[in-house]
Parts: sequence; C-alpha cells; structure tokens
Amino acid sequence: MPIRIGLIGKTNTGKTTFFNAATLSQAEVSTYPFTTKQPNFGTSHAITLCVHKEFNVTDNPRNSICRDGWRFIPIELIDLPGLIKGAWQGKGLGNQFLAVAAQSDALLHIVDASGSIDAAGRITEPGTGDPLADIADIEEELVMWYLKLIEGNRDKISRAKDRLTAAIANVMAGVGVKEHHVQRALIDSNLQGKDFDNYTMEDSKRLAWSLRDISKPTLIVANKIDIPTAAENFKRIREEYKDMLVVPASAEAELTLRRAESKGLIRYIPGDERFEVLKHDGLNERQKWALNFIRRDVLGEYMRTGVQHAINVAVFKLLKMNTVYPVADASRLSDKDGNVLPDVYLLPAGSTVEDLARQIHTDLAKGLLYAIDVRDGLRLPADYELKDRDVISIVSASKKK
Ligand SMILES: Nc1nc2c(ncn2[C@@H]2O[C@H](COP(=O)(O)OP(=O)(O)OP(=O)(O)O)[C@@H](O)[C@H]2O)c(=O)[nH]1
Ligand SMILES: [Mg+2]
Repeated sequence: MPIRIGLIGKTNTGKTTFFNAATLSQAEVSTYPFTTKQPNFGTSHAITLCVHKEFNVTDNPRNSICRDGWRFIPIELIDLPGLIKGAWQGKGLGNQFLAVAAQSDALLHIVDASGSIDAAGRITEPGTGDPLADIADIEEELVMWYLKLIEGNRDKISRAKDRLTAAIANVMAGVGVKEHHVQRALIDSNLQGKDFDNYTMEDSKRLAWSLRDISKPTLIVANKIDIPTAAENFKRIREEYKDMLVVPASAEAELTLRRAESKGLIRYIPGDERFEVLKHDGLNERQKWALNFIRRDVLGEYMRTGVQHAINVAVFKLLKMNTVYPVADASRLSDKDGNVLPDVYLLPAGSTVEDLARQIHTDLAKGLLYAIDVRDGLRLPADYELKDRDVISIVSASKKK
C-alpha cells in the first residue's frame, strides 16, 4: 500500500491545481467555488537521492523511477472537494469529504496565502481575504468531526469504558485512530484516569483536538505565493502556526513548469531550484513571459515552487519515513533476475528488518533468519532498526526474493 496524502482546504485555494501539477493530471480547475465535487485520486512521487551513485552502479528500478540520480517513489495523492463551515454536520460535501480525508496518512492543508478569496471562498481582490481565519475554520471543521464521533457514541464508549482507550479507538477506527493515539491523547489532554461518564463537553473537545493532531499529521501549504500580497500573509501564518510545518508554494508555477517539461520545451526536475529552456523557438510570447516570471518572482524569491518540497516534507519529516532498498543478491545488489537496486520501500522510522520482510512478502517474514547490511557485510538481527538509505539483503528459510 503506497502512502496516501490528502489535500484539504477551503474552496478555491488551489487544491486541484496542486494535484494536477503533482500528478500531471487534467482535473477541472476554475474560479467558481466548489469546482471539485468528487475526490480525484492520482499517483505522485516522493523524491530522494538514490543510493546507486554511492555504490557506483547503474540501477534497474522496478517499483520506482530513477532520474538524474533522484529516486521517485510512488505515493497516492487525493484531491478533495473544498470544505465549508458546517461540513461536520453534513453541509456541502462534508460527509463524503471527511470520510476520504480520514483514510489519508497525512494531510496537506492548502491555503490561499495571497488572500484572494473571501470568507465564502469566492475569488476577490488579492490581499483582502484572511488566510489565518481560513486555516482556523478548516481546523475547527476537522476537530468537530472527531468530536462528533466521541459525543455521538457516548453510550457505546461508556459501556466498554473499563478499557477506555480500546473503546474510543473502536468508534474512531474509520478515521484511522489507533489505541496508541488515544493513549497519548488522553495524557496530552489531561484526562488520564478521569471517568468517561464525567467528561464535560470541554473535556471531549480537548480530546478531539488532541486526537486530530496526533492521528493525522498535517502540513500547511501557503499557496499562490506568486501573487505579491502573499509574502506578508506567509510570514503571519509562520508566526501563528509555529509548531506546524509551513511550506510556501505556487501550484500554478509548478503546473506550468511540469507541462512545459512534458512537452520537451524545458528541462526541469520537480523540486529543482532552476529550469533550462530547451526550445526557445517553441515558446510563444505568453509562455516566455510566464517562464521569466516564474524564474524571477517564484524561484528567485522562494527558491522552488514548493509543490514537490511539500510532498517530500510530508513524507520524510512529517511521517518520518526512511528509504530502504532490499536486494536478494548482496554482492550484485540485485534481485533474482539481476535487476540492480530494483526496489525502494518507505518505512516509518523505528521499523525493523522484520517489518521490511513483512512488507515484501509474508512468506519471507515467516522464514526470516537474519539480514545482511550490504554496505559492510554485517549480519543484522530481525529486530534491527533500519536506517534511511539502508541496502539490505534478507536471508530467509523460505527464500522468495
Ligand atoms: N496565482 C495563482 N493562482 C492559483 C494557484 N493555484 C491555483 N490558482 C487559481 O485558483 C483558482 C482555484 O483553483 P483550484 O485548483 O480549482 O482550487 P480548488 O481548491 O481545487 O477549488 P475547489 O475544487 O472549488 O475546492 C483557479 O483560478 C486557479 O488557477 C497559484 O499557485 N497561484
Ligand atoms: Mg478542486
């Protein structure tokens, strides 16, 4: 199962534009509020430096792509309908939205940092909208959804309250809340040991906030930074949300670059700090102007368009994923068919050799004996904690790979 990242936010903030840029799709974008009615699913990539250069080999990637030394690891991106106030009560496309958002491993909260949308999400004069209020509104909606699950299931939780963490996790299984999330949330919200039947509404709300934070890591994408009014708001967002990761982005700039790249007009690797025009004659005046604008006002000011950076930060910082390269043949760094460094897996920090084996194949895990660290030939026990960029050969009694 690839990692899933959901795009949430108010209407007209640029979620679909971000999605189209990151997946090179053609989902409908418009200036009308609530353009996206159904979630769009697509494949994007987390990008990291490939290990093949270090080993001085040419690789034959199979579950991923290697381009100019960069490994592109597939992830699933979900573009969601815009949220509105009252979504948790089923307003707008609320229910459907939250059900899909809940299945994501992490969320990117897309914000119109330029202040070009009003409170209702209509396009307006840049600088007049209030992105900070927008963020707070969306956060409130998410929390209300968690709160509804607690309050709406009071009887059910109460009946099973002698094992409270299990009881709460049980009614929230659909939004991906696990028992260990509940354990931490109870401590964080000072509710450890309190009888569930005596929870006030305030208690439940604190618990809901904490569960939302713990179970659904979220990054703020300050979008539309190509519009001048965004710079000031971007600073304000950073200051207000100090404990969250905030990435400035121009989804529109990234879309322009990726489309130009796919037509062979420019050379550009997603996330790069520069691009190179390949066919000057193939560009019309408008395109030339757009590319110059991106070079000067987006890359020049913010280094990158931020779309790829946001995905990488979500995968590697927020979800703390490590990249691990399993190989069957430790001396040739290959699978049994001779493909060099064929696969890379994303595993959360703390994962062991056994976790890796299980991801590859249940049989491999069953017969697991030990693993070999290909860099130094050392034997690693099944409970060895893998590090980022490990190249590992698994030795199993039921050898599959
Ligand atoms: N200047 C600028 N405009 C953008 C950017 N991203 C999106 N837009 C514009 O913002 C408007 C809304 O974009 P969409 O991608 O449809 O927004 P959405 O969040 O998917 O909207 P809903 O589907 O209605 O929720 C469109 O006119 C886009 O062209 C950006 O980075 N910069
Ligand atoms: Mg949309």
